[in-house]
Amino acid sequence: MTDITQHDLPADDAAGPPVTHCGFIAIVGRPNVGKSTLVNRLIGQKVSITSAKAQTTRHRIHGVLTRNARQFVFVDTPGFQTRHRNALNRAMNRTVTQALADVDVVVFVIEAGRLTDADEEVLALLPQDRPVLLLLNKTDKTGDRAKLLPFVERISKLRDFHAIIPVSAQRGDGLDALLKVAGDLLPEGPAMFDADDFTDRSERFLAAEYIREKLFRQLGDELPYGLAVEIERFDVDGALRRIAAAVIVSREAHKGIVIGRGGEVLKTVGAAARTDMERVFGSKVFLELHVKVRSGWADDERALKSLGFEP
Ligand SMILES: Nc1nc2c(ncn2[C@@H]2O[C@H](COP(=O)(O)OP(=O)(O)O)[C@@H](O)[C@H]2O)c(=O)[nH]1
Ligand SMILES: [Mg+2]
Repeated sequence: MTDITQHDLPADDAAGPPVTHCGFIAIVGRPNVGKSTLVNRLIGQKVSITSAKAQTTRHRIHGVLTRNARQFVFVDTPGFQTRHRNALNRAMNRTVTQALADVDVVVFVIEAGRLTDADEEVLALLPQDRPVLLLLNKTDKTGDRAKLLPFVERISKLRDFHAIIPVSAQRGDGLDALLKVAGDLLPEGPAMFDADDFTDRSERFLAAEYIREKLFRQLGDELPYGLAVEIERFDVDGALRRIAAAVIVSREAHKGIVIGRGGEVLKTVGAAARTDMERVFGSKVFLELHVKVRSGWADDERALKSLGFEP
């Protein structure tokens, strides 16, 4: 799997012209269409973790891009869950609905050439009074653009989309077109973030997310969905960050899966997460990981709150 850490779009221009237009752009869609990959690619930093599994994104995350007097605040959201109805999924769905309530532009992402029932359920939730850009992602898999035309024809009847833009978030194709169209829809106003900020999330939050991403990628089909990561210590010690984190699982039986034979899984996860942290934080990181059982946390509103889910 390619990691989105470099990109070919111009970087944030801290020394650029003063921001005249600034606004929120929500990225919505069913799980796995590539929303988080898109935000990372636009920002050029890993603000949001990605994997081929549902539930990878659990929170609303802002990714900020400042370019040509415009500040784009992309709002990455969890994929709208239509199946499992525990408290965690309800919390994730609330996050999506709240994110939609006060954005200037909605980017609705689907896979090019493929429209599922789950896509249509998300489409039905989108506000009528906001411009919606339809993004056809993963065009690197569909080949010839001409083949997409009948699909575009059909899908353009579903709603009055402000624009339909084919992209590949993974390759970076079509993103300049997206920025052009979205940039023209941003309201006038001053910047909300410093030009060199790329997210509203703390290093502490990012650290926990990078660990969770590696677990999601490493654990394959035996992944216990009820796992979470809690940062227990985050100390900046000169040019070193000392971080201790607990992987929370909901059942004793899951502990062994996360640790792996001879500690192998946890070791691999820790090493990969540390590499991401060092790149994004620009410092050395010392990371300690252990596993903790907290039964039933994913269906416990109080436990969710302590893990940073919004009420
Ligand atoms: N081939 C291809 N895969 C992509 C593209 N964008 C995302 N993916 C993959 O799709 C999966 C889901 O991506 P993610 O960004 O986590 O989706 P999200 O659930 O919508 O946030 C990951 O395995 C990504 O690598 C793309 O443009 N092309
Ligand atoms: Mg995501």
